[in-house]
Amino acid sequence: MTKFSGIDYYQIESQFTDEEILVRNSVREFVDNEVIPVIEGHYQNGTFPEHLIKKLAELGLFGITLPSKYGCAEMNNVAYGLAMQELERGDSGLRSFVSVQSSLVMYPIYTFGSEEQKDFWLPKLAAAEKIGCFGLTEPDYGSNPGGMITNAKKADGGYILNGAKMWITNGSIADVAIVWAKLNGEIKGFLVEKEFEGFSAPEMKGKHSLRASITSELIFQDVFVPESNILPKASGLKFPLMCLNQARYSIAWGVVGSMMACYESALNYSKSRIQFGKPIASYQLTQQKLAYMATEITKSQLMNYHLARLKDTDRVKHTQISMAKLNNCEVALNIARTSREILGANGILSEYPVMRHANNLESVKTYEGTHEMHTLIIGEDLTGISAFE
Ligand code: TGC
Ligand code: FAD
Repeated sequence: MTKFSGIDYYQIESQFTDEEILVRNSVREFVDNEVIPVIEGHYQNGTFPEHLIKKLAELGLFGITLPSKYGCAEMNNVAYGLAMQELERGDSGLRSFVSVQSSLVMYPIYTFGSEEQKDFWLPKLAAAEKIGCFGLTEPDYGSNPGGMITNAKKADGGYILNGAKMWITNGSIADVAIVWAKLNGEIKGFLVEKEFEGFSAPEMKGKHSLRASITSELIFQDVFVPESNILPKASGLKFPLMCLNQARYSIAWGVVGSMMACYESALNYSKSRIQFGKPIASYQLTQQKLAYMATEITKSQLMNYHLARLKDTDRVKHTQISMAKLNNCEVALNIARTSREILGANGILSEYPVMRHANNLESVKTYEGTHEMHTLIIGEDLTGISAFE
């Protein structure tokens, strides 16, 4: 019996298989028992709860959809989504950690890597014996990664890498970075290992958001990358964008966890907080807020569920993933702010998870493509006209 029951107003659980429910409940219990008790302390201190990494691996959460021959759980996208939802109820930083390792590190190695790269890296990443990160964003190229200036030059037996990446989740603790750089003007993916000479990953400090997550720069000064460390099946911007589809999908589900945490706090608080002689839940203005939250959560859940089934049957378009990422992040932030309003002054305290979620969601709305980028991606799909430039 878990402490958190979530909200499922449309009985979407009736559509889940026993295996999908089992995954959700296992992660839910893990979050209740192992994450909730420690996460505020880590958030306040600006540290990632590294002691949880092995437990995440034991739950089979890294590369959860990849084949069992690599030590992965080989589950479907509903199970992946539900796991992300439950983790983000704990904290967006925890979901980020798993999204990056799974969608941005294991996925490209599995999809664009050589047999040797897959055999070497995937079992180690699944077991969390190795940690990975993904370097696409640069100081001067965020929404427009195609302009990147990090570059590789062919050398004897490999490549020489120069440039810098910024805002990289897990960067300072990663054993391997998937780095996107231009080789003769074409974007290629490289596996840069932490001990390579000329490579450093200083941690970025001073964040007010995603404080329980590590964010770093990646700096490359004449780094020699052996030929065996280039991803052989990736050439062009489309390939890192394919990785983003996986991670954006996990965000669409993840933020529903944040929504549920905030909604639950607001609902419980509103029933016990007495003002003007009655619980604030008895006032129509509060009920309007709760009804708004429950309705938006339900819409996001339905969107995610259908998206998962489209993805599992290879029918999903990347623009559909953009729509869920855009909508669910926007709604999650609105719900966090509305929940904070219901809690009044108490809403700013660390005793409640609301302000932490609200702050985290500012990053989640920005990374993996901002609200504006996803709006333009959908706009282009609808009209056939690109409005990026
Ligand atoms: P554009 O010309 O539109 O596209 C180039 C080629 O890629 C194709 N394409 C996609 N393919 C697969 N999936 C997608 N999502 C795709 N989007 C576009 C496109 O069809 C084209 O193919 P081809 O065959 O014609 O070459 O590119 P553009 O230069 O105009 O740029 C637009 C774009 C899509 C890059 C921009 O809209 C965008 O998405 N910007 C956002 C950048 C972003 O999301 N960065 C994320 C960095 S990683 C991160 O934030 C990790 S946070 C992780 C965590 O902690 O959880
Ligand atoms: P900019 O691109 O400079 O955009 C600034 C503003 O201008 C935004 O509002 C944007 O929407 C708007 N804008 C830009 N172009 C247009 C346009 N054409 N039309 C209208 N509006 C426009 N990146 C990685 O590669 N790996 C990671 O692991 C990673 N982790 C991250 C972790 C955190 C905590 C954060 C905050 C970011 C992370 N990122 C990572 C980077 C993230 O993907 C970028 O921040 C994001 O893509 C936006 O880029 P930017 O911050 O440079 O904003």
